[in-house]
Amino acid sequence: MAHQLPDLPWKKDALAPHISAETIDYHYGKHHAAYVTKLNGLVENTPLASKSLEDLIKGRESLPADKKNAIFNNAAQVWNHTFYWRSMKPAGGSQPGGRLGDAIKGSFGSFDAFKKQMTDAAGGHFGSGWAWLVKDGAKLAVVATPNAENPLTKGQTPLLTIDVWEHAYYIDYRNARPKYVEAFWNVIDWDFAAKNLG
Ligand code: MN3
Repeated sequence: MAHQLPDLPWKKDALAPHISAETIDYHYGKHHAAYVTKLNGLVENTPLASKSLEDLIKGRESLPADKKNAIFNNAAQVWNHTFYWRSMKPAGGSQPGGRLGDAIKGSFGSFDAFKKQMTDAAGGHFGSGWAWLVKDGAKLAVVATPNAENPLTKGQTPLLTIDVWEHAYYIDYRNARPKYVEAFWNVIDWDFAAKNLG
């Protein structure tokens, strides 16, 4: 069974004005779709065709040397984008309560301290990549990863992510990544993050 482009969890215009339908149209319909197509082209008719995205990501070191980077990058980008869409919802934002709210306070001191750390990680990351809220052992942490890199390879559990590749914000915010990062706080799906905390 080839990898599929998953349905979006909301309509393309649902995150406007924070993220426009045009951005989603390109980001999901062109970029995410292209990673799926490229991945399928790389693994079809090979023993890797039956592997899950997680298996390909976590098993990077056992991928065939000549295609290792290409398979890892496309598999991780498919996974990362699906996770990113689910990290957002219309009328999201605010602050999480419950166990996740407590875990954020326990790990960062306060929600505001976490927000600053995540904002700095997303805004300050040089070049293409991702900023993540992860569970790392008993604590939560903010990490930034370059290109397609994914915290699963370091044994961390992703709770939430923001894509900081230029294609995520250039249509809406041009070069102003900080404005896009600020807008992201209005569409975070904390229920999704709480579910990932387990
Ligand atoms: Mn992207």
